[in-house]
Amino acid sequence: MPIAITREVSSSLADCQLSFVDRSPIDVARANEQHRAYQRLLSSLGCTVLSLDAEPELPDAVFVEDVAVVVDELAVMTRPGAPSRRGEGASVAQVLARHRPVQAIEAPGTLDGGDVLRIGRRLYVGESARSNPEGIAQLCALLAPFGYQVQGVAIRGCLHLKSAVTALSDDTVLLQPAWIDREPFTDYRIIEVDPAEEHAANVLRIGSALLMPDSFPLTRQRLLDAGFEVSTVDVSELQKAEGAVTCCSIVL
Ligand code: CIR
Repeated sequence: MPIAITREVSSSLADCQLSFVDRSPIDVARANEQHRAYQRLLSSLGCTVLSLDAEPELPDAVFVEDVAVVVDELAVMTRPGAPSRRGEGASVAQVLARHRPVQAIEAPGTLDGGDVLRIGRRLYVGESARSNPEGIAQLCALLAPFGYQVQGVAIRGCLHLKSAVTALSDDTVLLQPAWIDREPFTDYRIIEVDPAEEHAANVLRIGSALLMPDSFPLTRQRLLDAGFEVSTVDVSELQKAEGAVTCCSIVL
């Protein structure tokens, strides 16, 4: 049974980092309700959901995905590109240490987990404002001994690689062509987001099930038509903080 590490929403979420989304008022109580619905959905998809205490001083701490990259053999604590997020990892590392050996990205490397897409033994890493070449090289050095290939991928106009592309299965990706080239993913079947749904490429895969925000019905229909099982959740308040569904959990 997969374990999903999550963290309660910070009361200071409204002070979150924003890069490509305009700041708008966030209803933190509503964000909490949506986050609980997200946790319940993970449970219903078969995950054991761990919920870490909120970090009131760390606005973005609910987005646990960014602080660690986990493979079967190892957990790599990242060094998030936003300095305001570098205190988020300590409590997550304590949990991960019960499940995996733990290594860490060191300065001057930076890496956000949202930039790391793993498909089998390949890891694609977004060359973003958050993840620098040194961070990507360190991840490669840590994972190569276990047989993983790590490859940088250019992105444009979005926060993270997984804003632009996620895996729906081991052979299919969902991609936003405005933000990433198709070329690195031509070994896979590529489904594009509906052009009317700019942010729809961020989908969380739990086994054969997919979880996505409820705000992208046209893209969801594309996935249903392709034979995928898709559950949806309202994450509108978390989307105002430039988050979506992959960012709120680390699934082991
Ligand atoms: C940030 O800018 O770091 C947060 N406001 C949003 C992080 C979302 N993380 C993710 O999609 N992996």
